[in-house]
Amino acid sequence: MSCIFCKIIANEIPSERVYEDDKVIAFKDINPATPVHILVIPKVHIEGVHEIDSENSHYVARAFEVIRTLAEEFHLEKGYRVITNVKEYGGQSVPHLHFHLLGGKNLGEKII
Ligand code: DGP
Repeated sequence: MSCIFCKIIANEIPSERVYEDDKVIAFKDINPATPVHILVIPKVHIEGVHEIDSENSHYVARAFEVIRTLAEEFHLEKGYRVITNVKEYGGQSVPHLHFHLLGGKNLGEKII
């Protein structure tokens, strides 16, 4: 298994976990871009948004349920951003689907 995030799921690489259930885990980003920067990932290896289908989309639904819960837990009631980068042109560096939950300050800069 060469995927870094699969190794984190398997506890072969340590991480600062903030949530885990049967479908997803969430842990703090090693290089936080904002005061709160959490990655929410499926426990199965889906490479990115380009591999989401009707068979695995229940993992994505759970990820967003967890994002909503974590936003409350980390006091992001003023707002936050969820980002997923896709493939090379989208700036994805780890090819295992992950959602960045970013918050804890006013995220002024926007692409769109
Ligand atoms: P992306 O560039 O969208 O593929 O985001 C990958 C993120 O993963 C990046 O913000 C840094 C984070 N990351 C990479 N390796 C590790 C790791 O071993 N542990 C943790 N906690 N985060 C990692």
